Amino acid sequence: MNLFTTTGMAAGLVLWAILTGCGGRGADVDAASTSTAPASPVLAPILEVTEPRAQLMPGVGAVYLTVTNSGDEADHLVAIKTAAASVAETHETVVEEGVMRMMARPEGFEIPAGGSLELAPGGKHIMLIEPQPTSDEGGTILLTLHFATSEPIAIEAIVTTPASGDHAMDHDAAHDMEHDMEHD
Ligand SMILES: [Cu+2]
Repeated sequence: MNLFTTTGMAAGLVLWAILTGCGGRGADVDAASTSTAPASPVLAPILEVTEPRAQLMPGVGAVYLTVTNSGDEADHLVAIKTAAASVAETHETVVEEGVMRMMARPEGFEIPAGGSLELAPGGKHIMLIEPQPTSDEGGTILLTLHFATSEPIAIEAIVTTPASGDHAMDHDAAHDMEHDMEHD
């Protein structure tokens, strides 16, 4: 029994409810549930953004954060608006045949129902082109996240300076690699 995960237990309860409902005692189950919960729950994403932070370098920068979706429906991060950079777009760092490359992801990122989207060094991120030089370490930059379904969410990303060898350094390297490949 210790091997049951919370998810497994929940799935088991749902299955039990379905089986019970189909077993001729559905009326009792319905009567009980209507008194405690809405008959038809609204399917919707419920989003929360945590740990927004930015790493800025001359000319480029990246924003990392986590979007958690506690709702019953998936959503999609589709656009980022900010006055703190010329361009803010969804990117993903990938390794292809041992070479690190940064790919634009114009389709954005999914935030699964009951799950989360993590933007983190070495993976998905918000790319900033020409971030404002006035954004010092310890300061913040304002961004608005736009979603397919949910209302926009305004965030304040804390500016940090990348340690040497950190991901923001990879950005320049990745861009150089892309340029090299284009020239070949
Ligand atoms: Cu990038």
